[in-house]
Amino acid sequence: MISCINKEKQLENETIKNMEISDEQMDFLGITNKDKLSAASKRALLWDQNLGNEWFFEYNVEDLKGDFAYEEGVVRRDPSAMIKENGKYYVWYSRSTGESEGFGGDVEKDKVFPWDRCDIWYATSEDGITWKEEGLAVARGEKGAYDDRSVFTVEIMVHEGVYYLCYQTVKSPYTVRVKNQVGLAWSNSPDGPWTKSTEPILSPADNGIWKGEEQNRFLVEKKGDFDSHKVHDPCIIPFKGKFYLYYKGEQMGEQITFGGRQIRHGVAIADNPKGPYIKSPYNPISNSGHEICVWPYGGGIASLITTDGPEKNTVQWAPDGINFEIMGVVKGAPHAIGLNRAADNEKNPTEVLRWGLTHEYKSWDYQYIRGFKTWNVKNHKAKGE
Ligand code: AAL
Repeated sequence: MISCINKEKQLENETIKNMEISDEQMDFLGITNKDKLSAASKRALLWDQNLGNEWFFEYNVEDLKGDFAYEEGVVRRDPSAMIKENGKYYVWYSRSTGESEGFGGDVEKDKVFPWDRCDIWYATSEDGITWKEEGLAVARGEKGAYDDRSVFTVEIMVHEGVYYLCYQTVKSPYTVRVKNQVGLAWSNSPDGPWTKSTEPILSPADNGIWKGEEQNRFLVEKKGDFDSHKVHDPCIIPFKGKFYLYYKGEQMGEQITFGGRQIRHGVAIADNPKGPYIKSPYNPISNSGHEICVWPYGGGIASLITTDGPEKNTVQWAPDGINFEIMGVVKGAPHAIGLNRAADNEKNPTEVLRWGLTHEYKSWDYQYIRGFKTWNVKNHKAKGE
């Protein structure tokens, strides 16, 4: 590991040695002596000097009203993006009731996580603040189906008048080593009824090998691809005439590194909204992140990377939807964001983040949906300055 870092440093040193360092650069970065560069100053010189602050934002979170006010005993979490139809915003989300036992209880009978034993419900709002829960959209499958245990963490995509919901699915029993899949449902109206795909549209890679029989996800003979254990947080974006299904992968034998949990994102591409979705050979396309939060911008795809990995709390952009570069580094960001798909994305790189939905943990058992706002920051001023 250390030898790997040394190699990278050598390369960095070579690049810096051959670099013309201008007085302007020295002044901007506040560097005293270009013959005595600290490791940090060398890294700073390698940053893209043309980056502005349009990708940088700050945020706050606030309570919502109506049926999205916190309700004891009910889990509402992982909101989809919002779409505007019939003069109202629509959102879909995971909904369950009651406490979770973790893996210590009876996994056949109990509820393991707040996102276990969920169905997908939806709500509408005229102003994005006061919400009315409309009811069930997509229910768990019959016993024996790939989605018989839980359907959750949903996203919406509209294409040519058809509404598509993609979501996570789990088949019972919900064990530590259980793999999950992604399901799809479609309708001609945001109010349903929804038709579910009989087969999942995405599954974990099958090239990892568990060690032993114990329900322990850290014990492996071989870890396999970044998504050998879980495919999470699916989100389909129509892009360049195709359908890009972005998702988060969890790997068998996941480790903690210097950036925290080993979590990365991938993409699977289809010619039609219903698939087949083929995983990109470039996967993983992020080395960090958690819930997927992606939007079209400037002819490419932007992505907010939060929570896990060395590049957490960055906003990234890829002209081809695959090769992402860091465009902004933020202090923090709302989690599990439900974007406002009605926003004018091109107004500003982070326009789509000006307001939206997020979820918050009231406790380990109960989460509720809240609102967030963001704003661009151009300078840092003291009170009265
Ligand atoms: C979230 C998401 C997925 C996970 C769980 C519910 O943060 O990454 O949806 O399965 O936690």
